[in-house]
Amino acid sequence: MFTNTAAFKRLEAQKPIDLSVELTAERIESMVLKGVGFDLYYATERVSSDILDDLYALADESHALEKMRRMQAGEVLNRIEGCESENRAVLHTAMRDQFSDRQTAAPAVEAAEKAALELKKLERFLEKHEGKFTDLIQIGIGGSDLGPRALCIALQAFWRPGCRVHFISNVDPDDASSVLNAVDLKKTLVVVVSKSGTTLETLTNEEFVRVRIKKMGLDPKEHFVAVTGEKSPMDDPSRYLASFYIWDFVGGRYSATSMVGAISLGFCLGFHGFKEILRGAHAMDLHALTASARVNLPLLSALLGIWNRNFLRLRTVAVIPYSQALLRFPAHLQQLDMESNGKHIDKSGRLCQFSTGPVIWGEPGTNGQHSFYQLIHQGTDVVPVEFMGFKKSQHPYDYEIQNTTSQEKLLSNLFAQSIALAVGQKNDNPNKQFIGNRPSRILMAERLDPFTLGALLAYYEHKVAFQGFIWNINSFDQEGVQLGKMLATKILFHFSAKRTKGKAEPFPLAEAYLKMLDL
Ligand code: G6Q
Repeated sequence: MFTNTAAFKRLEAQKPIDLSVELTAERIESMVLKGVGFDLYYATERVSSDILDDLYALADESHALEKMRRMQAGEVLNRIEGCESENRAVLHTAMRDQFSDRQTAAPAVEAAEKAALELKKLERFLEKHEGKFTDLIQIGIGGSDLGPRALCIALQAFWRPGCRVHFISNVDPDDASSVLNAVDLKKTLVVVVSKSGTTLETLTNEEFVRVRIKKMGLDPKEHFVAVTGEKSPMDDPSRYLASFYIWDFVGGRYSATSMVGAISLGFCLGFHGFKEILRGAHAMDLHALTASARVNLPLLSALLGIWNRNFLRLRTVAVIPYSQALLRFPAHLQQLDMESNGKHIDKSGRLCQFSTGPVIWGEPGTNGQHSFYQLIHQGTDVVPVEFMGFKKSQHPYDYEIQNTTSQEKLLSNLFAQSIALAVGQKNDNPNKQFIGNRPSRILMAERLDPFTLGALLAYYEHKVAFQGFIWNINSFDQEGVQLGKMLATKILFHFSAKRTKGKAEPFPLAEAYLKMLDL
């Protein structure tokens, strides 16, 4: 158990450093970890070298690297011992293992080969339908939406001319209507993505769009593509222009680099662009797998997060990209982290006696500076911040305005915020006082291109996985989303019973709400 490790006990006795006193230029220059094109600046975390030693000892005692090896080899990790649970390998990394001689174990090789076949199918599909569609609508929700959407938006600077991608996820009819009003359906490809093939929102939205397509006198079979699990209720190639597959061993929130994201990303970036994302993700997978603990980027990030969560007892983490392109990336990270590590039992089914995943939230900087940064600097809760930044912009256009470019202004703001949080400011006026000593770290890369984005995606996936390994929780199931879903289905029967004058199983608490709606 996490709290029984010797390193945990030593860490509890450690005194965090005071950044307002100890942050120096030498500290900033010496606390940098480099890898896969990224620099992780972590001088502004409240760790001393002793604390770091104990954090690495914690990783060692919890066999974090060994568990990463087992995960990427395809061992069954998605399981809770002693109670009914999922019971699967976790092989999203195999989806992008397309670039080197595979040295991993048989299940991972087999998964990578399956992915290669689907990729080939996609390449042929894109070639065959080249120029036929101007717009693509992806219908899906949760893992079948957030990652692909965040990536497509992040790479809009690289979209092929004349290709646009849209997403419908919410079962709110206005979500579908606003997208449908923005496209010419005659030239639109609709990709329906549901691993289970049973998700209420997705199936409803599929039918919603089919109705509109039929009303226009178009043949849905010429416009609809499916991405689903083999033998799922959606696995019916006769209804689709093409069907692509995803497997049990790829979790929804880890599926952006599988066929779940491949069709929309391949459409807007071209097949080569999508492969660049895979290459970047694969490079980070190999790094997480092979880099030793002290030079392993996602492991260090995981450990710093554990220090902030379990020892400084900080409840939330702000993820703030200084890049407008990463507009929806915090939403993806929210799902990735909170659905993976928002757990209250460990892998043996015992109640965790310690805090697990924090609340994750964020928005791009500098926009956030003009809203919630007030609380980050002067609020009563300390919020550790994970900043992301890029040396260069995506587009080639930038202008010197008052002697500096916009990119320089963006980076100045990023560094200023990190320093301000750490150092604070003394002032006789208490309202202008900044206490400082607030932790943050900066992940910096050259430019947000497809390769870098793939690596960034995988960096966060592995950070989350390492934290789960160290806490000894199952980061790969999501039982916590089931109860609400099940109750919604029960309530839906009351709506339909009303329309058909039929009967529904009594549910007084929900009926009370429906009565007040007076529908
Ligand atoms: C992610 C979750 C969840 C899932 C959606 C959509 O890890 O499992 O967000 O992706 O519920 O599921 P389907 O793809 O099966 O429609």
